Amino acid sequence: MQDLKSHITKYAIECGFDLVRITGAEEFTADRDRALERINSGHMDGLPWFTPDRVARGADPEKLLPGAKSVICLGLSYLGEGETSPEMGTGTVARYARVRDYHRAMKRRMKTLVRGLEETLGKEIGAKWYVDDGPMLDRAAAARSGLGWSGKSTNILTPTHGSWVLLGQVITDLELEADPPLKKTCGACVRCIDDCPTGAITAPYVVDNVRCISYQTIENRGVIPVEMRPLIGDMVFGCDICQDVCPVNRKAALPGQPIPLAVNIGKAGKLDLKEILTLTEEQFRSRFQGTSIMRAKHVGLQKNACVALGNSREASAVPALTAALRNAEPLVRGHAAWALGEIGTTEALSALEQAQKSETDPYVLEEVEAALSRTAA
Ligand code: B12
Ligand code: SF4
Ligand code: SF4
Repeated sequence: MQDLKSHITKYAIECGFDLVRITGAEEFTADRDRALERINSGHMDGLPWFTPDRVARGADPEKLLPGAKSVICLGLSYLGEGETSPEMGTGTVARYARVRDYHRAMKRRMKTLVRGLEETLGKEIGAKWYVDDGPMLDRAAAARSGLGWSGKSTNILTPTHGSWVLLGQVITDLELEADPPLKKTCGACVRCIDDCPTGAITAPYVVDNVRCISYQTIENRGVIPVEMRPLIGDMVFGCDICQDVCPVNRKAALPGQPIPLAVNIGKAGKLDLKEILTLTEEQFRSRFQGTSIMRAKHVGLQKNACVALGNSREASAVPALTAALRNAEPLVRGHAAWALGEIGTTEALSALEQAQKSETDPYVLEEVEAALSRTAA
């Protein structure tokens, strides 16, 4: 059994993973209860698919694979060497989205791992693999297997690659010796809590979903709350602040077999926001197909671009935002109106006054009027 385990560990690295640990298939009862408590306390609001039923299934490997004996926990780093400092008029994309869609990359590697094991063992094995979009509680498995420890930011921190790792698991009917959890903790550090711009880490190990920039820029299909917009800065897809400030990440190793970069995003993770506002649905698709950006959708990315341009306060953004006041999507028009109000130049005001006369959508009109009254004050 020990031999099979060392073979798996070695082979998983060959398949392209940076970290491999094993845990048993027992139910994750404490994590299940914490997740249920997060739902009850409203910290998962905005994610209607994160239901108690999903949590109960995801916390019990036996429910996902009858006969499950072990969970092979895998980590893949997405750290690149790109610069992160913000520039005016450009929008920052979180690091994990600067590489091509990790779901595909990791699932492909996990499939190779399972098929290769079957070949070595000369038999089919019971196996199911998950990364992010399945019901599994990815961080619970990583923590119990000792792949990393739970940071106060809720991110899993690993001793070698910091928190810049994506997590996946292969649940299998192979009986493998479990690794122990790590004894490490964050100690007295509270950097992530102090530096989160929106106060989304409401207590150690608790993230309030709707206050997190990651949720607002990726998952929120509606209006970004007005009070949150200035706090989003130039981030247009996800947020890395709680990881950038984390001391554990200072010496994080780079991936052994990196996921290729998403060429239209690039390693610095900067998007030309004025240009983003001009993209048609088809242009958006052809540019971002195969990247995580697709999750935000065309409307979402343009809405985020408006907020970031508003936060840049650059007068040069006014023509692009004025054109966005004629966008087919009310959500884009509404956020463009807000941004023009933030910039507040004479040109911006006259675009808003024009929209006040022609706009018919009640939500957009409300944004236009609020922007005008803010600039008048
Ligand atoms: C929903 C979700 C989100 C929501 C989070 C909402 C929330 N309040 O949980 C939003 C959209 C905000 C989000 C943001 C991000 N996400 Co996300 N997300 C998920 C998802 C789908 C489920 C998370 C979940 O189960 N939440 C429920 C709560 C209860 O779990 P938790 O907060 O993670 O808590 C864990 C620990 O804190 C610990 N814990 C809780 N209380 C306590 C108390 C003590 C004392 C201790 C010791 C531990 C502890 O237990 C939990 C583990 O079971 C997972 C994928 C998956 N299927 O698991 C990815 C996942 C967590 N996300 C991931 C990533 C990369 C991100 C972002 C970094 C993306 C970005 N750059 O913008 C940010 C990070 C924000 C942050 N600080 O967490 C990775 C995390 C990798 C890692 N190293 O941890 C995951 C695992 C996806 C993957 N497969 O790689 N995400
Ligand atoms: S991802 Fe950003 S907004 Fe969310 S908890 Fe971390 S620092 Fe706060
Ligand atoms: S910043 Fe500090 S408290 Fe937060 S996760 Fe990193 S080590 Fe833990």
